[in-house]
Amino acid sequence: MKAMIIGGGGFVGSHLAHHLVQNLGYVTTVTKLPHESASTIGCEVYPLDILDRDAVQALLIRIRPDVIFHLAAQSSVAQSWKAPQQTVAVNICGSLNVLDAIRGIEGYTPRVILIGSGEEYGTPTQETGMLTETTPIHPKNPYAITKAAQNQFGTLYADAYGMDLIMVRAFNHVGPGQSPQFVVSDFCKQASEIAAGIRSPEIHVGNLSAARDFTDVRDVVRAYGLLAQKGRAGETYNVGSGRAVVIRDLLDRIIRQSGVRIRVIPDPERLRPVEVPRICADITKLKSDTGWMPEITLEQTIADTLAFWHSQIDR
Ligand code: A2R
Ligand code: GDD
Repeated sequence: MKAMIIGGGGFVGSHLAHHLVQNLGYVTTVTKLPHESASTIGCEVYPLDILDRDAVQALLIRIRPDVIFHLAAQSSVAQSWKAPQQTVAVNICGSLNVLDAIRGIEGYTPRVILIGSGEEYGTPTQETGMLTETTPIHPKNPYAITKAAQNQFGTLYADAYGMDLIMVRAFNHVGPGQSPQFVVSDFCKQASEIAAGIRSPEIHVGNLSAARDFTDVRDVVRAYGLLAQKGRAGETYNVGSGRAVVIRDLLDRIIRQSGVRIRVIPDPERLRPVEVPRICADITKLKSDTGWMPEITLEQTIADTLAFWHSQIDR
């Protein structure tokens, strides 16, 4: 089986490449932006910007992967408020370039896994509790709007052109190697610097009242692999843990594991214009179609992320 990861230079890309090569034995090609240094042992790596449709098509003709994992994105909600145009360009126009490049190759129908977001749901108009794939969406930030559009284009193209597309709504995925733009990595980095004595014992935080559904990235890439094998074409799947954790609770767990006394400092710069109060996945469909279950606990993820930042500081 030949796999290609588009946008493999980021956080999920390195974990997914490792899983595909080491555990599934796929011959794997990874694309990344020219400035990125992806850790992708055992993969062929090519530079690729998805804003260049012809370049996407030329690489696909050359490699002809059986399965394509499309991860490339402007992936930060916070950044999407600052740069909505760039977020739209990459997440909508770039994704359309990928779909149209595939569609333009005669007789070529690879399986494509399009990675969207639990943020697409936004704030439900009624208290619905768990979010199933059929819950109406009300995206509440520029990033969420772009991922909802990607999902709708994917659903449309599967229907209109018979493409073999699977749409994922990934909820918060976390673990070692993630950018400190994101909350678990950010708090673990600050806590590790405090423990190492290179930062004053103060952790800067944004909104602690929201609740999010966190899954270890190593479980997430296992779900992507299973969806490539067993998912149903044209369908959308939630990938999450099925449990929501309040960010204050998350912070307390990180501080506890770091083993140092830390003062919490609210930072207005870290607040967002709109915050969805609670996002929690119903993962019944994923479990029943693939047999997937999350295996790594949040405590373990926090321990591994703290260890990652300790090792970065030691370097
Ligand atoms: O923005 P950068 O320099 O970190 O590069 C990101 C890359 N990317 C692109 N790749 C090709 N052409 C572009 N025009 C383009 N713009 C950005 O996509 C980064 O290397 C990669 C996305 O990886 P991360 O930002 O680390 O996201 P992560 O956590 O790996 O999430 C994977 C997927 C994304 O679609 C998220 O929106 C979704 O899962 O949650
Ligand atoms: N980043 C960050 N930094 N977030 C904070 C902070 C802080 O100091 N303090 C509180 N938060 C809160 C945010 O306001 C949000 O409610 C929650 O922590 C998670 O924020 P992020 O880790 O930045 O992730 P996100 O939920 O906005 O987006 C992530 O998850 C999506 C899936 O639900 C990203 O990985 C997206 O790419 C992904 O689609």
